[in-house]
This record gives sequence, structure tokens and C-alpha cells, in this order.
Amino acid sequence: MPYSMKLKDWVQECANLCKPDSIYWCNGSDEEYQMLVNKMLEDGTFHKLNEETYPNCYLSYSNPNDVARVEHLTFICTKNEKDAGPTNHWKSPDEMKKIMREVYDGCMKGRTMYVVPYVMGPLGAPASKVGVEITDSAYVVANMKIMTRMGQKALDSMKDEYDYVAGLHSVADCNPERRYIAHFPEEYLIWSVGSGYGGNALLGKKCFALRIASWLAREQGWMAEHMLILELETPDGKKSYITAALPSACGKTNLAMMVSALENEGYKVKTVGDDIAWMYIGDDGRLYAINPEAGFFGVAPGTNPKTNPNAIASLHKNSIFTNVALTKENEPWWEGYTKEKPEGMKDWQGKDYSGEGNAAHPNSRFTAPAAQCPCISSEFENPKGVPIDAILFGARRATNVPLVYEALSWQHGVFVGATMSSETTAAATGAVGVIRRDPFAMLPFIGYNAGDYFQHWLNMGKKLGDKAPKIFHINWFRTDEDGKFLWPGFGDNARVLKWIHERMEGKADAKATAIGNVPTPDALDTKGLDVTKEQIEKVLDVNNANWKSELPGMKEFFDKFGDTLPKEMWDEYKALEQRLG
Ligand code: SAT
Ligand code: MN
Repeated sequence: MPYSMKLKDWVQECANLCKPDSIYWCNGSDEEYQMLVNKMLEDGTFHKLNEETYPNCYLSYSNPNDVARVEHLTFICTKNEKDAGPTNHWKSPDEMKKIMREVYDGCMKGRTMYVVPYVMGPLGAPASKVGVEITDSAYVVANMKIMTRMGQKALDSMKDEYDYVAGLHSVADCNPERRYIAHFPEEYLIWSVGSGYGGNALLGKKCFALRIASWLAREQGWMAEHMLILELETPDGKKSYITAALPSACGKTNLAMMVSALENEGYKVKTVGDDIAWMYIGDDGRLYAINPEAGFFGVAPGTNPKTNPNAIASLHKNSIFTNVALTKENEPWWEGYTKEKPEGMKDWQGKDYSGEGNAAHPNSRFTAPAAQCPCISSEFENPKGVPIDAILFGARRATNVPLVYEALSWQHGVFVGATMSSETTAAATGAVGVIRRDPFAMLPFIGYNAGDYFQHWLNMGKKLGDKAPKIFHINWFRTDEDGKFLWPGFGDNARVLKWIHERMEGKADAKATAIGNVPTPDALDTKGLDVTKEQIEKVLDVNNANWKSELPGMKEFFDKFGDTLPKEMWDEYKALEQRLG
């Protein structure tokens, strides 16, 4: 997958365009990190947190106009518009480059241009890949050091001078009118300008590991997915591996790090990844997954020692906090961290917090090294990855969608993934809480025509044959008439994992419904759980009349694809329509 230019030539070309004062090649050492930290402490980008309680931790505020991914400014620039498909914004490569060159021209004057080589995936893993990000943001470099295997080791991993995915990033003047996140998958190239935040700027994450990688994966016969990877240890001492696709800010990190409510029964959870899975077919014909990342870029609000003690333990040292609030004790704080709001805080803009509204931004984040996670799996660095037994699709849906159901086949599972819908969250700009279709939780991340992507999933299923993982759908967020959650979630989600595991073993009971197999109320382990039988029935309920109202939205979505939608998706649609009666 060579980029068209030798690395040194590409760096020079970028320098000619952006005109930085100096060029710095990152080696990834701890001394270098400290040098960057000192620079950012001096220029005010970083604020040092309480050294006793948060050693080597820093707080950073982003520009208030720059706090989330910008999907309306994210483009897939293929030669043919059809290759980007109806779910992506498209511009021709020439047009996009012309627009962006004007913004890049001289944008690094007075600044340092950092060259950041990085590996996505464990070092030496056959499925790992090298990227090089050029950026004028020291904040981005520091985050990349935590999120990836960064520095000299990445240069050493290159097979030749062309073996990398290229990413040019500049915060420029951080002007939302001149902000573009552009992908040129045919060139293995990313251009991002005008934002310094999260997935817009840490180009290894969504831009490479999902958008460019999904394109590569289709070409090369593997999969790049917006999925956590968890290890489930069961009472027989065996380990199964489960991936789960959920939209941004719907609890992937919490699920991946869950403290199982069924530990006493022998169901334990360990973390392999919390956001992205690269999956390939191994020599034994099974599907294997690696986590391409080395850190967590987790949503802070709602994270606390009860909801996610492992995340809290992970972020207490060597971490970066972005857009959280600051307490008098010089510690980070966010909504949901403690019940009571501490007195005398600064808000996520560094202003005195009045007590009104949010102290931390709803999309505020922590960047923490994965190796610090107390429940990190011993397989985290395994170059081979882990063999996947089950794939879960999840959504945030207050109505209709039961706690869990099992797809009837791989093909039906692909239909379930393709028709996923979820309430929007603060991870992207725009309204929150609106139901939108989000196929495979990949709507903003599929780097090509989503119809072709569904076909690729079908093809992978054919290749895997009877070794294909089983597919399930989960929804922790169903509510009753008063808007109260019906299911306690968090550690009790282990009860759902137990059912899933027992289904895979052919042990647990299920009731066939129009949408798939749902646990019988007795098949779900609710021992010690403070919920009524009625609540359990409600959270598992599949109401055909209500589900019929989901059909027009699915049809409308499928219609957008024209002839790129695989026929199998319409077959499944009709079969569902029929089962609903
Ligand atoms: O900003 S990121 O894309 O890294 C986080 C997310 O939206 O999942
Ligand atoms: Mn994500």
C-alpha cells in the first residue's frame, strides 16, 4: 500500500506549502515528550494538574469553536463520486486540494512542523500499518505519543520509503469556515486543516484507522471497524473474544472495561480495545482482531469510580485531559464524576464556573495509555490478535429495540448492522438525541460507498463460512414510559454477555421473534438484580406493530444506494417485513 512519494520528498513538499520555521522529526522518546510538555506549559497550551493525585497529567482547552468531530466538513475525495457513496460528503481530489492548498499556504509560518511517524497495531504484527502525520500542533504530537506506537520504531517498521499512510494536519487559524477533513483513499492520503480536536486532528484514529483503513481492508480482504474488543473469561476457564460496534459516546469504553457483576460466578471481562478493531482471517480460517491503538481517547462525562473504575484507574497518571473542568485542588472534574459539584471550579474554558450549565464540555476527553488499564488483556500486544467468537452491534435507542437479540445468520446479521439506528451524541457537532441511521456505527467512518461496504461484509461471511462469529444486537438504553432506563447497565451488562456466551455454546434459551432470537426472561441471569419481572419483560419486548414503523426508515435508507446495495439486503428486508406480518 505504498504512498506515491518517498517519505522525505513528501515531508519536503508539505514544508514548501506550509512554510514552517523549522521541521522536527519525532523519535517518540520520553525526553521528547517532556520537551513538548515543557513547551506547552510555557505557551499556556497545557496546564499542569495536581502532581500528587494526577502525576504527569495535563489539562488543555480547545478553541470553543472546535470541540467535536465535524461530519459536514469531512470529505471522501475519490475520482468518481459513486465510489464515495451516498453516506459521505464528496469532492473531487483536484477541487478539494485546490481549496485546501490555499489554507495550507504559509499556515505554519512562525511554527514548528512536527513529523510524527506512528504504527497502528502491535509492533511486528502482520496486520499493523505505518502512518506519518505532519502537524503544527504539539498537543497533537503528545496525544499521538499516547494513542499510537510513535517515533523511530515506526520508521524502523517501514518496509520501504513508500510504506506509510500520509496525513498532513495544520490547526492553521482554527477557523470553522476554513476547516476541512479530507481523505484521498486512492492515494492513501489524509489532509486536515482548521481543527485541533480529537478525530479531526489525531489522524491515526478515525481518518486512518477507519476511513483509509476500511478502503484498504476492502482491497485486501480484511475489516476495519468501529468496535471495542473484549475478552470474556467464563467459569470453565476458557476465554472468548467479543467485538462490539457502538456509535461514538455510547459506552464502548465502559463496556470494554466493565467490572462484571458476575465475577463470583466466574465471568470476568478484560480489555483488548475500546474503539477500533482491525480484523483479518487467520491461517486457521477464523476471524482475528487487533487493536490498532495504544491508548484510550475516552469521553470524560459520566465516568466515575462506579460506572468505570478501570478507566478512572487508567487516567490517574501520564494522561491528557481536554475540555474538562478544574477544581480548587487542581484536579480534573466533569459532570457525573462526583454527585456534588465541587465549589470554586473553573469551567472547560478556564473561566470561574457559575454553577449553571456544564462545567466540563459534554464531549470532553481523557487521553490515557492503554497499558495503564488494570484490566488490560494479556493479549493486548499479541501480534496475532485474538480470535473473535461474537460480534455485537449496539445502539442508543429509548424505544422498540430490545436489550439483546441474536441474528438468524451472518447475512441477517449484516442486515442488522446495515439498518442500525441510534440517537446522536455530543461526539459530533449537531443536534443531540436525534435518531439517525448509523450502519455498523460506521456512518461517519466508512471510507467508500457504504453499499460496497455491506457487500464486503457479505463476502467476508462467505469466506469465513461456519467459522464466522455469531452476530448479536444490544441496547442498554431502552426506557419506560417515564423515560427511566429499564436496564441497570454497566457491570450488569455481564448478564447479557453470559447469555450471549451460552447461546454460542448452544445452552441458553431464546424466543424466536420477528427481528431475531431474544432471551426468554428466565434465560437471562437476573440473580441479585433489583429489577421487577415486568421490567425484564419490557426490556426484552419485541412489538411487531412498533417494529413495522421502523420499516419505512430502513427502506428510505436502502433506496439511497440504488444498484450498489447488495440484493441480499433487500431479501432480508422483505423477510423481516414478512415476519412482522
Ligand atoms: O473524536 S474522535 O473521533 O476521536 C472520538 C469519537 O467520536 O469516537
Ligand atoms: Mn469512536
